[in-house]
Amino acid sequence: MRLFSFTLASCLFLQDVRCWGYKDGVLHNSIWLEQAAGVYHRESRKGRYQLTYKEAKAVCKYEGGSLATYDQLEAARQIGFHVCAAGWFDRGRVGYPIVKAGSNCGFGKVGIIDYGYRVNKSEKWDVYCYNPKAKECGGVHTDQQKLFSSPGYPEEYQDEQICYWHIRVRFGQKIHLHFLDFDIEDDTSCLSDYLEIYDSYDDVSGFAGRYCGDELPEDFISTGNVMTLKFLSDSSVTAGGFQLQYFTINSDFQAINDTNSFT
Ligand SMILES: [Ca+2]
Repeated sequence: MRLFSFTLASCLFLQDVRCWGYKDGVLHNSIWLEQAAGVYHRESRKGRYQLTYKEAKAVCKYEGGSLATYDQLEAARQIGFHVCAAGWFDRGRVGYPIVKAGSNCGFGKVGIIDYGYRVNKSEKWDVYCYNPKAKECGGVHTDQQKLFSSPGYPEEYQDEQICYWHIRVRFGQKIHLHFLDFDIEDDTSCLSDYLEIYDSYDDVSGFAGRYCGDELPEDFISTGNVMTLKFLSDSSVTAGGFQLQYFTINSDFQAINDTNSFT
């Protein structure tokens, strides 16, 4: 038990990277890794690998930044920025930062996987931008319960935001999410603005729902002790935003007691 506590404490202090950020040899953890040292990764709203060099530059500029340089990307990588997606960076170069070698990504190498300066600037990739003053939102919550809301709430949220909230509670506990207020630009498929819930430590797996409009989403209970929320707003039309709370439920309480009674 003492060893377990120590391991758990180590995980918390080491900020997860060693503890549960890896899956299939690839580090997945949007919260920590999508943004580091002012560098961040963007893909087109249409999906992965849809940006020409010119479009990539425009994406960064639109958000008040510029294409990351090789050195900025490397500086971010040094503090854990790991993204398994090739993107444009400064001067028409393409590559991506790899922290941990894995068979699925980066050809087993660690470092900037460098595709070099591309001759054909019409090739389509993602992009790595640099903007140390980027609007930050989201966060990591480890409290047993917490109330939080969209950026600026109760004012309307702003355009062009991407926020990740990552909730992590004690092992063996579950997260019960409850919405108090909800108003996000409405469209039929929630393509403009949305809030997504992932029953997972990242936004890669565990998709549980995408919400917009002004109907309160139903309560959601995680299957494990982690959950991710992603909020995205596009370049026009905002709304009131949302407020929600979570609390933890000790799902295995009975089971733990039963086990103890036999030991
Ligand atoms: Ca909008």
